[in-house]
Amino acid sequence: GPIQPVCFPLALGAVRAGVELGAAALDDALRARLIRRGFPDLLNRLRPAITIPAPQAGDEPLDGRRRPGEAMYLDEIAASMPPLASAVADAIRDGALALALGGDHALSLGTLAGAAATAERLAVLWIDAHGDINTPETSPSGHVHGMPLAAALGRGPSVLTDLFAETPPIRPEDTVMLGLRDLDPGERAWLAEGTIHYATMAHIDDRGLDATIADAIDRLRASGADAVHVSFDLDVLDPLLLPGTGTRVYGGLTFREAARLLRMLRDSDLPIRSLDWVELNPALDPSGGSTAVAAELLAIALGETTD
Ligand code: DIR
Ligand code: MN
Ligand code: MN
Ligand code: MN
Repeated sequence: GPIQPVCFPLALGAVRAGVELGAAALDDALRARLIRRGFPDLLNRLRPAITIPAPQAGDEPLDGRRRPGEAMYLDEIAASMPPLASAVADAIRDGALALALGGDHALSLGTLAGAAATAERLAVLWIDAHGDINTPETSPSGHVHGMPLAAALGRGPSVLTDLFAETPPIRPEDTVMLGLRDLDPGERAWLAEGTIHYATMAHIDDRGLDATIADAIDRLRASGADAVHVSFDLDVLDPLLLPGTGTRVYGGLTFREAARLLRMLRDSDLPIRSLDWVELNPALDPSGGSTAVAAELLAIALGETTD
């Protein structure tokens, strides 16, 4: 079916300039790649991108220190989400895969709200070095990009959880996380509650990549959810492969591991209706290599195949 890119050039959630450039860079690089490699069918499925305006930093520098318990740019970010949620919901209702191009990971507040609005019961696959289940109280950084999944699961400030007030709730038991290797103390405490299914990089090494992915797919399928949202934070990749992202953590996925994960998801029967591709910061990798890697993996996720 058709693919609807939705660009959302947000940097306030990461509090890091440059990540707002990722959305347009990804859209351009994806199209250029599909033309160059000769995948006209996939290119034909790709609709022109929609860009939803994201709030910008203005005159203040993006590296301000915060007060304890504060979430930086919380109100601006929250207020910007309903139009993004609507664009995602419209694309899904129109039969397209909603492809959100970021921008930082706070945009998942909007994409999850939009996807949840179109589903009876939405399951979530979160692929990230980080958990993104902080609240302002547990967050060491105060950065909202570390909080979107918490809010979608009902924890956090009401200005964020209210974005999900009119959607069926997303349940922790319908949530699967892959690639984790940098969790904050409050996030570890939540995962220790045992309801969210998660695989750290160490778990992937112990159990094996294929088995871990198969477990995740089984879990999502068995949830009974009628739709699955996949959120791909590019920092799940090893920083030696993709340095152009704001919160780099060693020990991430290789290109081939990520490609295999994406092929297994693509070839699964999961009802994936929406996909986030976030946290590319082209300013942190002027060589352009990170943008190229991000676009190559996206093409694989969308169905480019030389199998
Ligand atoms: C960190 C980083 N846990 C925070 N989070 C990131 O700021 O809450 N998520 N980068 O992907
Ligand atoms: Mn993230
Ligand atoms: Mn991350
Ligand atoms: Mn951060």
